[in-house]
Amino acid sequence: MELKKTPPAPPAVLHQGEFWFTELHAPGTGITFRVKQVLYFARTPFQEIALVETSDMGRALFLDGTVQLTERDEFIYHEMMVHVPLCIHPRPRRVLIVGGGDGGCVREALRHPEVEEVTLVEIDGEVVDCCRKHLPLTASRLDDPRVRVLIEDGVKFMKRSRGAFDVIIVDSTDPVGMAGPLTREGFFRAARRALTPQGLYAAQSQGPIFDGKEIGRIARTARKAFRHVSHFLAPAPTYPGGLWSFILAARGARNPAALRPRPLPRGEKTRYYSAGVHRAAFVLPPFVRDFIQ
Ligand code: AG3
Repeated sequence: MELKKTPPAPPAVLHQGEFWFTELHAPGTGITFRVKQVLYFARTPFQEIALVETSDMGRALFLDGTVQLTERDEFIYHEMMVHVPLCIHPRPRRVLIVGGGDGGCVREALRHPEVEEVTLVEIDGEVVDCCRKHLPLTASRLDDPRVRVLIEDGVKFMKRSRGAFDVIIVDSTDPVGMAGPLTREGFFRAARRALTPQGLYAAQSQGPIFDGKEIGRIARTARKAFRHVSHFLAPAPTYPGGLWSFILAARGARNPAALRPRPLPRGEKTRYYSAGVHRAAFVLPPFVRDFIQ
């Protein structure tokens, strides 16, 4: 069989009357979705937002052409990002989420009865508005009385906060452009100051298949501000490489990776997270370990 010389031109092609959208993960590799309907499209002062109905993955949110979530698999990322820190904090009362305008992390944080207040600091108000409207399953809890939504720059917010949060979760886009400062030393130092003495910090830190070097850079930078920085992994079927990494850091002297998770309250059923998955997520394969040393 002869190999076609011209591949379909990503990111978007019309093929036999159907609309297909690709996010490239490398020059010749990517993920493609058949789009049934574009529900929302806007260029904001910060980015390009596209919220679409796909044929197999449910609704999907793209920011600047990169997949942020699909309804079919977002539970894995959001449950891991939130329950890993919240289940090991002795009493997580005040939670800060930076980014995460889709509300997925907020939804998970509210499953913890100890949580009294969740502050969501999202730079782009249009992301919150369009997710409220078009992603009800993810954004469902943004209007909960325990939630405070602030539309502002997370870096500035962090710099003014002192000893205010038990858990900080940074749910950002890839660390380029606007999200770049969220993985710099100054931000990590500000985040450490914004935590209570037993406070925990968790953030997404890219995937090891395509971005191992970036994971290493984030790890080394975070270690300049935090005494303990651990890493955990989870599958991310629609993100580059399909395997995703997160950092977990503590303000205090205890290594958070060694803490035993408290169970979630009865009745709060998770689909991916469990105490066993929590422990297993900190076991890093050798190639990932090599990146963070
Ligand atoms: N934030 C992390 C998305 C990273 C995906 N990168 C990519 N597709 N190139 C997700 C936000 C979900 N609340």
